[in-house]
Amino acid sequence: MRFSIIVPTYNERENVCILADRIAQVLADRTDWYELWFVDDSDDDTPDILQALMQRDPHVRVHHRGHGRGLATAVVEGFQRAGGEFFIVMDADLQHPPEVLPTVMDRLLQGIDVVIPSRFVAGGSDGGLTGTRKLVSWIARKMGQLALHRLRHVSDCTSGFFGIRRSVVDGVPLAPIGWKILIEVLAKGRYRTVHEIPYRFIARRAGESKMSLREQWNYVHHLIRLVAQLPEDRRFYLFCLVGLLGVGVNLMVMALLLDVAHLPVLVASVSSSVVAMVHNFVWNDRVTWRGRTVRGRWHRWLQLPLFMAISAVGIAITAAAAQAFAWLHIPELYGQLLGIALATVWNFTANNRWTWAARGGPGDDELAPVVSVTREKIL
Ligand SMILES: Nc1nc2c(ncn2[C@@H]2O[C@H](COP(=O)(O)OP(=O)(O)OP(=O)(O)O)[C@@H](O)[C@H]2O)c(=O)[nH]1
Ligand SMILES: [Mg+2]
Repeated sequence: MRFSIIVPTYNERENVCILADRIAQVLADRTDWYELWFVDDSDDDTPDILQALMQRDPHVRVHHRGHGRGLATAVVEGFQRAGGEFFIVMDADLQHPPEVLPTVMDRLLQGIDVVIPSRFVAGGSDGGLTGTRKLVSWIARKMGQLALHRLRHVSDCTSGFFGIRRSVVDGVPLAPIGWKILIEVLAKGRYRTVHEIPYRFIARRAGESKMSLREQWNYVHHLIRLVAQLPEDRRFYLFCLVGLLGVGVNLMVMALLLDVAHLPVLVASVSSSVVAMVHNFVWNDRVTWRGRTVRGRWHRWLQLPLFMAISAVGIAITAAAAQAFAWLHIPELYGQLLGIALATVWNFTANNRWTWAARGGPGDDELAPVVSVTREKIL
């Protein structure tokens, strides 16, 4: 079996037969290629309908989970049961048009690891959603892209419609919470190439939406957990935390040097900044980049000077932003704030690349970087 199409279902009695029939039509010339797995948590009569469907359609397989609920864990159970070389995940409610399946299959066969039909590339549309849902979905995508760097270049990273080569998730400990299985796959999977195909999302025709406020909270919880689990993303937040701690140390030392040692302001200020820098260096070395094997022994000696030089550039970036705002007659404090944000990103990126450079180049102790995200050309 080449393709396993996995469909999570919860009370979709009106949709499952139509979906199976439309898939059969679309894949009429590839009928030996696929199996259609329904992983069902329904508490209405969907299981009976699925049993009947299985009798008449030889592609259909059903797993009814008597316990619990959860879209994403249902898909993970699908991955474990399905026999295909490739997995394609889609919703039961016909919002994901089966007509896109042949292109998804072709791209997977051409060697792409992850294929995502997207509403947000040229030629696609999310026409099936109301204004509020569009906004919520936009915020969710942006939050994901901000929190997890592997999602950054994927336009529809919260999609419920995607295809993967089996090896992307084989042996990967997936533990999603709630709804968005794709963020789990993108964050933890083993892949090098992602390809997006435009499609038109369609309004739900029958049955009820299972989207709820609780699912939105689950999404935030899921994102936080992924950040905590993934060294590449966790590092950035730890780095910011160390920076904040450093500000506290800086102010405390400054107060001591002024009030107890009675040093001149300039000497006290520079000294407390240097103490804060060393403090930050030690914490970053022990916590933020813990476990990373850096290049050779000589490199170890260069780390502190490198860290200080990078921080100095950061200070220059901040000053430049404040000065630019002053010239533009915008309050300098806003410029300073923007400068601090830019300098934080610079400091982190530069330290990650040079100060704590991994032995085989950046990121050798982590997941392989995504090599490319491509998009379908529309003729
Ligand atoms: N197995 C399983 N499937 C679920 C669960 N919750 C939702 N699903 C299925 O997941 C798919 C997506 O759910 P929808 O309610 O359509 O969610 P949505 O597409 O974000 O929301 P709408 O746009 O309002 O349809 C559908 O096929 C549901 O039947 C669940 O707890 N378990
Ligand atoms: Mg839906």
